[in-house]
Amino acid sequence: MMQVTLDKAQFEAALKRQWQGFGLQQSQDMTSHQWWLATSAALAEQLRAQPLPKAENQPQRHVNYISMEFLIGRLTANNLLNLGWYDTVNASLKQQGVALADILEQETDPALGNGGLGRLAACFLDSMATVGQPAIGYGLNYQYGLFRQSFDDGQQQEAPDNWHRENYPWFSRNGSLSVDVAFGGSLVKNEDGKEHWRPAFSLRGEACDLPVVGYRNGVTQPLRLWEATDVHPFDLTLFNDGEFLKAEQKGIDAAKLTKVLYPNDNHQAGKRLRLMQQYFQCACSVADILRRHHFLGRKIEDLPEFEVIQLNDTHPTIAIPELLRILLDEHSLEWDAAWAIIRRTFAYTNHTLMPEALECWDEKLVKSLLPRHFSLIKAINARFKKVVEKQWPGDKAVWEKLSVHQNKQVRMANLCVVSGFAVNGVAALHSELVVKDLFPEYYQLWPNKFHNVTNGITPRRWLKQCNRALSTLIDTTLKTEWVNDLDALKDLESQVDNADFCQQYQLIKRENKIRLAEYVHRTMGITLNPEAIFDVQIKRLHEYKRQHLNLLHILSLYRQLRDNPQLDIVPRVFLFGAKAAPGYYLAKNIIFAINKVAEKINNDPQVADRLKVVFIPDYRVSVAELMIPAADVSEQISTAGKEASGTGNMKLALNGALTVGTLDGANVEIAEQVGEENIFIFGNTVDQVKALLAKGYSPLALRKKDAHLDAILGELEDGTFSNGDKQAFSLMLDSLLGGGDPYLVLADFADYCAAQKKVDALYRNQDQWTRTTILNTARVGMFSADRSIRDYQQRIWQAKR
Ligand code: 26Q
Repeated sequence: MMQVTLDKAQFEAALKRQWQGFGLQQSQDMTSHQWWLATSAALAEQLRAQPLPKAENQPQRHVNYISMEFLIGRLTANNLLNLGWYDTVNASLKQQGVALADILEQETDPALGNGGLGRLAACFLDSMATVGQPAIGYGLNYQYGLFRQSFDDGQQQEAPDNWHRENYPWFSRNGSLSVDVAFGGSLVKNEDGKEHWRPAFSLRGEACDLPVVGYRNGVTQPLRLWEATDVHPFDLTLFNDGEFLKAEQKGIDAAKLTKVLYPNDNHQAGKRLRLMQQYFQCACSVADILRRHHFLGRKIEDLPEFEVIQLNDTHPTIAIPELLRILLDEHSLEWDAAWAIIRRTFAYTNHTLMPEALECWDEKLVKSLLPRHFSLIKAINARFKKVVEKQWPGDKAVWEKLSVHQNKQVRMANLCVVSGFAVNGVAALHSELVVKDLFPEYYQLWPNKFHNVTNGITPRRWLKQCNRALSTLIDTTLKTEWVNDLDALKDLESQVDNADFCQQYQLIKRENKIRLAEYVHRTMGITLNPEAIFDVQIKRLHEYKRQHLNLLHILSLYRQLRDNPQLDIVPRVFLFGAKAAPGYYLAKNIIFAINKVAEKINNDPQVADRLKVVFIPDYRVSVAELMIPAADVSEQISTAGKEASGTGNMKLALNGALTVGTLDGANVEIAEQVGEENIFIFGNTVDQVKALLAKGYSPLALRKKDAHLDAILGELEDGTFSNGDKQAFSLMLDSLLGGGDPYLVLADFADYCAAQKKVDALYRNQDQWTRTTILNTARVGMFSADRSIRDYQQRIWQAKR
């Protein structure tokens, strides 16, 4: 596919229409923010004017990627890069005295996701457009994305994230795609004895499209985000009675539905509004898929030949009974015909094994909101019971485990496995555990349903865009287009013997560290030493991710420094970025502890410049783009078996950070790729974790045996870091000690410190360190999301069924 070119004169004319639209006399009267708005809107207009290939004409199955979250990050810079329009726009703005790089900073991140799962969806859209996989992303257009975070005396504060979706220049709103979604009401029997749903009310979904631009291949595909607008039809009786405001009131309530993203990560909320969001999204998306299918003149029976619906975790599971309902009730298909379609259409990606994150819905809630869907779920379950009965006659325990509807709950993961043709985990280890620990009986029933597709990241945003200096060095070294063929980075391996290359690579890392240090100084007033090791842990705050293990190591170093002021350690800056779900008090307590420790260490003259602890507030995609290229060390220290994959681990390794990690998630595959001599692996393995917990593990006994650990914990208990407040960190400490330390923080502490000592030793040998980081960049090409998408194509979407 050809790359599309931007006509500079046309762009400038479009730009002019924008500032004229602002009511200005000349471009120079625009504020920086208006420059961003005008430039983006002009580009969006030019993009829409491009002749684009019709994705529908392609032979492959079309992918419908349904996700409650798309954490897309800033779009303008990314679209400029993928379109290849950056230089033209840069030159044009320069002539007008404006720096493009500066105005790109004006964009507020669209934060329509929590973390890994949402960012993965965004990376996959980029890769599908780039490798030419026809696809559409379906999600919700939240008015408020993930909350903004600030710290008040070290405590997390949350504020609403109004990103002004109504003025976001990349949206195209297409009124003709609106969908009405019904809720509530009851089931009535028709004269033919069939069940019929009579809903109580309906809401209208409006389609807001964002362009997903492939990398220089002329492909643009939509990310279609649904926004709830008004109740439809309007309450005409109220309207006619002249009670206009009351009639309007319902419209205002409807808009609540897509007001806010639920800020939970790896935890289910069980709230009515959340289920309404899920159904609203699924009903709009399924209606849109069928609209396109019919528009192309295709028969309903052929749906699975042309369309696949990929469910990003269980959040959009309700799409399954929704499609079944339409096939039965609106197309009047018989059950077997309808079920044959369902069974070949849906594929489900699992992102967690943790029981508290597996979605279950209260049957009362499902029944009151979606009576027909509830009835269909029971019908699916009744038929599935026969399958189980055949395989395990009379085995009640197995049935209770596999049932979709049990203990007055609807289990979404079970519904996905029973109804779909494919289930995949997101890293090799995780997929193995899905089959062995989570769904062993399902695996016995349908071994061919289960797959692994290891996650990936888009190298466009996560190297080319966020680390331009390194990308340019790679360009000039390899002289090939590597960004859509990331395995080509392998050829960098030989450069470890090229002193000039090594020096440039080192220099770039240093400049990226200075750039981050400037940001930290500007926003937090803390001065960082770029000679220090930049040690980075960026991810949601969760016990299993063990930010508190990192904290214990910091406390260990601090204590050693005070015991022995002459101690020779390489100076280190510990950088954190993390949001805690607002109701997750233990996670918030860990943030507080890190901030309090930071305050003390950063102001201790004895430590001088040797230790710094910085918790950067409001971690988000644009901050990640700044931190990742500046990292020397990547902290991937989850309890083995808990992190399904991780994707920050891939981004950091690609940008030349060395991983300190457990054998968890994709760390296992990163270690395989880079070689165990180029990564710092520590800690209990999955099997050891299981064995420890089974035989009964005692953190208190461990503490007793280790005087150093005891002293560190003692300082957290005695108010040293909290102005004498002995209870300040009790949520965290109670979990670690009396609470039995379920994530084995203390059990892995000693080995973690040993791994960190090796980091310190290697960093002293700068030549060896640089060689190792180059080998990391060179060897992680397989973590391109382009490879993940090809795996999905081969194993799931295009596989013979
Ligand atoms: C569920 C119900 C109600 C409200 C919210 C939620 C909810 C929201 C988000 C549950 C889970 C999430 C997000 C999960 C997530 O991000 N998982 C991560 O997915 C990544 C991509 O596969 C993996 O790399 C990470 O290991 C995994 O933790």
